[in-house]
Amino acid sequence: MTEWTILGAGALGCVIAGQLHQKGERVGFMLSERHRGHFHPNLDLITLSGRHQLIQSQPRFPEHARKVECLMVFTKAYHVLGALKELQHLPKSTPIILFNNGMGLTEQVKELMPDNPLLVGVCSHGAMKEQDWLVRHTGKGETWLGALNEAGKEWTHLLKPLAASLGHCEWSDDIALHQRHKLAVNAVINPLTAYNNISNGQLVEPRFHDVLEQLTDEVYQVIARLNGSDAESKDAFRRRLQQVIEETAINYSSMQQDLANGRKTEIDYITGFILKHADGIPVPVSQQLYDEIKRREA
Ligand code: KPL
Repeated sequence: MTEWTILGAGALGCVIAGQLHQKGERVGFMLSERHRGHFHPNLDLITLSGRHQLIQSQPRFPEHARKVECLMVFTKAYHVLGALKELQHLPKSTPIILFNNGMGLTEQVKELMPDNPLLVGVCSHGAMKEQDWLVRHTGKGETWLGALNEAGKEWTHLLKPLAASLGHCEWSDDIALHQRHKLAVNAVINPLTAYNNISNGQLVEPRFHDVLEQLTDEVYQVIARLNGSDAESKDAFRRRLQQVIEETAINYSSMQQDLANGRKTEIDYITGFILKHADGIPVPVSQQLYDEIKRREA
């Protein structure tokens, strides 16, 4: 049985760890140097049914990397490369699954880890950190896996234990399509909630009606052009967006939480991706939100 090592003990990483643990899978956390001394051995996960599940775990640090059998990366997008660079002892045969938000890192990861099997995971489970080491699973979602390089294609057998633990996990030969689907939702909800300092559910208030419409339109056009014949209809995108807003209504988006807590945000990997690929499509709301969030971050 493969042992799963979670790099990045954020809300989603903890929820996935909890679900794997619940199904009897072996799970551990790999902490980066920044977190040495800040580890709490017990993770308290509040499951969808409201039960508290305690997960005891021995922390691992970069010097333990040679024992890692499968690495799942949930760190913030801007920490991914730095965190992987610390794992010099990671065996070249260890598969690495990138679950980070946003897009734009794949080429750099391929360059950094040219020999490891590389995969991308796209996961829509809802997760919220209530306190350090107290995490709530807020919604069931789907998980898609796909390969980033040839070696990654040999790891389709990871689907079975993941599906057994997470409820759904499927393979995709076009994982970038799933990444863009997820990114489209994040590119609407995250910057708007961060900029206005509101919960996801507040986006349905009449005062945000026009800006939500305009941003939805911009993001849809950019992503639809990238997705070509696989693009969903605009109505389907609106419905998907609405569903995420409803299901995560009480949540604060990751970008809102980052900005409100004085942390760096993932705006470069989310809205930055939209701006980079706009290629003539007018994206004034995305640009304004990007500029303002960068200004506040600074
Ligand atoms: O993924 C999210 C995030 O906050 O990054 C959403 C789906 C918007 C939930 O808050």
